[in-house]
Amino acid sequence: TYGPASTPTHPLATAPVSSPAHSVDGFVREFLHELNTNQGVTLSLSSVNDQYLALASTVKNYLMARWLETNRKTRDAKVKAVGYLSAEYLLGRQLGNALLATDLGEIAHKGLELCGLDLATLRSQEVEPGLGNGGLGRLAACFIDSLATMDVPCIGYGIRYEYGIFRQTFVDGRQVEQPDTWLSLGSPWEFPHPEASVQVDFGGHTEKYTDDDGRERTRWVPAWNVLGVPYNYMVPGYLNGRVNTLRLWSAQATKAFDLGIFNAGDYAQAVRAQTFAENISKVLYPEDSTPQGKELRLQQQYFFVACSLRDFINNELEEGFDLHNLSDRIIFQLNDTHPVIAVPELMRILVDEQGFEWDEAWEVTKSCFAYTCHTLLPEALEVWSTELLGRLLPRHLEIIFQINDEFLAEVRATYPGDEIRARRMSMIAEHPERGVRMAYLATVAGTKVNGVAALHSQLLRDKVLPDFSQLWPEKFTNVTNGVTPRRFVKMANPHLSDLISDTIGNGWVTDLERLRELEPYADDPEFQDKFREIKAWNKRRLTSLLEARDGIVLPDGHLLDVMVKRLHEYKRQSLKLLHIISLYEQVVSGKIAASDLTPRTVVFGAKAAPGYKMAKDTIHLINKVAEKVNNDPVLEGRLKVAFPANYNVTLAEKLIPAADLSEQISLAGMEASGTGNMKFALNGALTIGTDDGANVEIRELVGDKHFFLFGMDEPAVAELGAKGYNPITYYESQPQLRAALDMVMNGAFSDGDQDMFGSVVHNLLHQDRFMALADFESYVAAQAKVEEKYADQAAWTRSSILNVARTGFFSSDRSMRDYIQRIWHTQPMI
Ligand code: F55
Repeated sequence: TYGPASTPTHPLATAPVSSPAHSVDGFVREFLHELNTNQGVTLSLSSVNDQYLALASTVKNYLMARWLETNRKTRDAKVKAVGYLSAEYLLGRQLGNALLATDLGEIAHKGLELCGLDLATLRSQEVEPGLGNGGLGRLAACFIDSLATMDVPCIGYGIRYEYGIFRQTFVDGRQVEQPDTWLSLGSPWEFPHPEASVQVDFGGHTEKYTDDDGRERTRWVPAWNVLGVPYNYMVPGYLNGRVNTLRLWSAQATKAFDLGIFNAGDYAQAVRAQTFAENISKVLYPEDSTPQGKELRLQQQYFFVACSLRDFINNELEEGFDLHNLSDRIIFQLNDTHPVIAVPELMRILVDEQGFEWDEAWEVTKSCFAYTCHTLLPEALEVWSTELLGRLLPRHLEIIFQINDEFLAEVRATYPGDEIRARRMSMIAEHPERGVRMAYLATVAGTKVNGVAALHSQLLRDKVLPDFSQLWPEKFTNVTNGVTPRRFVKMANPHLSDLISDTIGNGWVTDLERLRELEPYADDPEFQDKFREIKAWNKRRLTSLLEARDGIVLPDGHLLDVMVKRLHEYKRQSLKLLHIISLYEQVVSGKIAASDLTPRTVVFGAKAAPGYKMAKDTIHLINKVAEKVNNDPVLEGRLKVAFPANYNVTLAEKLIPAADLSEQISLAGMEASGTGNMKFALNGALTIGTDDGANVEIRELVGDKHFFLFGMDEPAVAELGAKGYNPITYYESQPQLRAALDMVMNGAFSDGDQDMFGSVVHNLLHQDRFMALADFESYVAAQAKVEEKYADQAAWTRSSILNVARTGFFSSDRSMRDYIQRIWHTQPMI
């Protein structure tokens, strides 16, 4: 990407590199070469880590020619690209995906076998880059995979956190966070480019001056700066020869930063100051819904966005490009509000550095951004205090004030006399402190604003941004999320993939709607048998993994009931738990016989934000319930609760294909979309779910008979909330619910300690913001339907096949097509 200053004249300078031979022989040669020259070891003396690193290098070498060629082609074509701005990328392991994208899986397997090595062992050596919290970060990873596969030019921009999402451990059933040292054994997938580092300024003040043409101008006089070092990652398309780039920024001290302090003579303080700069990209914030307004977080946001804009303008555009036409070449997609500071940053570049008039700069800026909102929770909407913004980014705050002033003038002109509306719509909130509402800034600046599922986009228009959608109805659109079928079907579920390809050909991998062609096989007993056998194989694979990873033994022949997602009150893990406790209570109190239960294993996977007390208490309770239920001989073979620690992408790839039942039980109106729900359906799990997020669309597509719907819908939730929700009335009127809650209160899961889970129970009885008690009865009834259906294996399998056949819509390729048509207006390269 970073070419020499002068045009090279030697013919080899621009000649494409060639890929190693696509054969077992060529592969082995390359692999041993990498082992010897990169790791500096012979095969006989190499460690598994050496072998993994050499294997990664080998696969990279196969991708290299395509990457260089992609960069050359894209640069020459001068087409419009997508700049995906995201503070998070939850990539998952790279090796398997790279093998898939290059069609090297078989060759690598055979080649390594010749070397006496096992591909699966080497693959399990990889530590996944967990540079995201959950859905939002994983979505970014799916989107860049799809864009590469669809031949769309895209640069993903983000932060190279030295520590990704924490590693979760359990100590006495409580979550304890450990640092995620993902870089410690080497990082073969990244290409650092220190020579292309970018300086990022912070602090200081602004001053007015008159330029040579007599114009009044402003300049920012910053107080300190850091360096952003780019690390490039390959983003290979599936079998199409395209390799896009993900560019993650790492913070370092600048020379100036060093010098100032070193000259002051305090060497030790100066070295510590380097740490201060490096702190910016040190760690991913683990809150996935309640931003804490921390200064370091704002530094991270500005840091990566400033680096990315500078990089695109200086390095991706050709010399002399007229920035008035910037939107011909880029659309920056804002992944939630985390990168929204890019809006005043582009204004600052155009006005202060490039000498644009304000109005022309605003025209350009408005056409270069689009905004995706991922939430409806009020506490998740970012508001940055003006005190902090003014201290860290004084010029940006001024620019935001001016954008706001001009916007409010437009509002007042459109709604004369409606001062209340103007105040409501101001980007500046006055309470609890003065702060900038980043979602409003993003909405005003974006060409488009989208939600992530149909229901969410509607609620975004009607409830979160109603004034804005009234003012600019055409600005609002929906793009329902999707997931990449490469990682989450083809890679994660190889036998199902083979069965599908044997039945309908392999076009489905890049054209997922073709799964529809499976519909006629839903009733075919032979196909059903194969389908069931694959599910059983996936369960056995999961069983051996969990045994080795966590010492958890999964019983044979159970309905596998899975709830994996961040731990959150709105997602209602507590509702699932109440169901389990209720089943347990009914057995131990003799209301039902254990033999009446459908043998069921419930698997939870969930990380809680480290500061989220209620979420952590819920994790503790799940573990204590698991301990009790699993050790009670009465429930043996009938009910089991498994909670493997540290749910992540790697575990998801094994867990989801094994699941029978997918739990998507958020309070209606709270889950923007969900994407785990899509992965489960595509792998043949049936969903028990509320009418929320993308569940609505899943149910529409698979049909009511193949989906277990329960609970209030969003209007019912709103109505109950308006009339006043009182959870205790459900406790009083429903004996089953009452018995379950009493059991917790009486210390059944805490060795008689009646306080241990007091806060969880108290919260459910007296607050229950997400109405778990209101939906309990309906949930239990839906679970009874699940058991009834599961008893008829042919009917279950039929529904399961239909879930696969009818959910091709949820490919992230389709999401990308929607973004391209409704928002970006970019073209694929052919
Ligand atoms: C991370 C940091 C902050 Cl400050 C706020 C939110 C997050 C975050 O991770 N949000 C998130 O994951 N949101 C989820 O986005 C998914 C993709 O659109 C949705 O499917 C899901 O419903 C939503 O909760």
